[in-house]
Amino acid sequence: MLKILPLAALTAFAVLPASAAFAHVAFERTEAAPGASYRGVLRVPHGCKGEATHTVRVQLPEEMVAVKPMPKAGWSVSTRIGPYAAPYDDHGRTMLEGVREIVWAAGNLPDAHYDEFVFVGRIAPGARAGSVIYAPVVQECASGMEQWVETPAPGQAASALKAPAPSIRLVADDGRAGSPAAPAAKSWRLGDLVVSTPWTRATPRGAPVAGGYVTITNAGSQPDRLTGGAFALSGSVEVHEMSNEGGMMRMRQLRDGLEIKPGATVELKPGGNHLMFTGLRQPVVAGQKVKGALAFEKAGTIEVEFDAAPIGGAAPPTAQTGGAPATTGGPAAGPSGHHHH
Ligand SMILES: [Cu+2]
Repeated sequence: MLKILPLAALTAFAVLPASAAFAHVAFERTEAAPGASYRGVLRVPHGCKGEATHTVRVQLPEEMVAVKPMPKAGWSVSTRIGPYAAPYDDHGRTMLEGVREIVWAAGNLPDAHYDEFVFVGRIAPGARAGSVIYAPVVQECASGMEQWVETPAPGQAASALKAPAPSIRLVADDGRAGSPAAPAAKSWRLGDLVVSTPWTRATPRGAPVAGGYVTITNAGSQPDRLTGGAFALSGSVEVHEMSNEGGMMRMRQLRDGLEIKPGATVELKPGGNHLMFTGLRQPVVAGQKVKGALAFEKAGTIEVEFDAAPIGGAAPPTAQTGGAPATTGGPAAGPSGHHHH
């Protein structure tokens, strides 16, 4: 909905005589952590084919929230407000919209000069570490423009792009203090346990069950067990194990739960151990956030929210391409965990 730049212009740009070896418009700081504050400094090293720049437009990535531009002497600044792709929680207030585009205009930056355009904001707490986010930039000059809007196709190196959009790599923790309220990406803490990225998958109409997936880390010194939980759309929640028996993937209920050893990180995922939401009362819809809970033998119960991926999705819906390698199911990954009881 926010991809408003004319992509057809890319083709035209690509066949222009390459005045190559010029610097790109880029961010000064190219890494940030989900939930952390971010000061965006856009560096503009030159004009448009020799012309002075009078306008700089920046489209903010969906993962960038609570943005405020810094006014700039000699330039007017305006913003476009729009809905966030995903609402986020700002100290108990649900924020549904904010600045999506910043325009610095009516300025004069000669081609021979360099300047910086600054804003502050925050990386959405639900953004996924390992992904790369892009802020397309358009520079406008008296008769021409430069469009920094290209993003790499799957498998393509960013360095192969002629006019890459400025990018920021999301990292698990940028090691900076100063964002005390910054939670990790969609994670919950319960005693010594850290529960992150609970997700599920959309189901066909009439399906009796849905799968539940989550990553659990035991930071304590005692083992605990995941014994079940709750799912708002289902009757009950079972813990299931997948195993390979003579080439056949089989699943069975773990009536005593799944052990989470001290220091271990256990990932429940399609094709592996999972939660099974049984007695589904209505279909799960992609994009839905379903309230639920996880229950542990010792740590107790914690309320979480399961994000729904499309039917058959192999990764949590917040996962982005272009970042960390997608997790594979490992050697035991067989059928994608579609099964009936
Ligand atoms: Cu199952």
